[in-house]
Amino acid sequence: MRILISGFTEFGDNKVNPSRLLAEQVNACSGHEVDWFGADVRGVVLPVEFEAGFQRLRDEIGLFRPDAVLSFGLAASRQTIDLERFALNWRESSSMGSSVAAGELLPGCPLALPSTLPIEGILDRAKGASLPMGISHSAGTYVCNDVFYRMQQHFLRSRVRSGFIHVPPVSADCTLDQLVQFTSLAIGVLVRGR
Ligand code: PCA
Repeated sequence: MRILISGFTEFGDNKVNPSRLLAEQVNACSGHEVDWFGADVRGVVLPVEFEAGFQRLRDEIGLFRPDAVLSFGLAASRQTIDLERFALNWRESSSMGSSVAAGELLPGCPLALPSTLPIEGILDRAKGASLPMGISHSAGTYVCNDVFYRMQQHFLRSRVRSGFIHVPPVSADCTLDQLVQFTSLAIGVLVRGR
């Protein structure tokens, strides 16, 4: 099984983006140091730009042909690793320095698309490992949601499972090691089917 992990570059006042650190860490560690359950795992770092972020991911999807994509981004105000349930077909001009017009991402497409990750299974495993976990019903209306929505639309009629996870800033309460551990657990659920 091939699994693609995406993170984002730094943006705005966020000088460190843990999702980038995670994607880079994934490329640096082999299946010997971290249990990838036999999966071939690759990380990619995306630019924080509407459309261009997903274009980079789509290029990587075309090259790597993953069976599942776990896309990560930073949510600076959150304290838990949040599995996002829905991507919204909407973007808003944001306070983060971009000035796009508010509107639909893909006109004529559904208002929302669900994550196709086994959210409950992943949540159970991660809580069992005492990771700080949550479920979120909105990935916002900025670039994370843009990538999430376009990805779900891209895989709509395929068997590839995909979804988005927002992570808090790296701190003593949520370390990079814990993000790697979460990724390993989630991959375990995808590989074993439970
Ligand atoms: N977080 C932003 C975009 C990039 C990132 O890591 C977001 O939540 O939209």
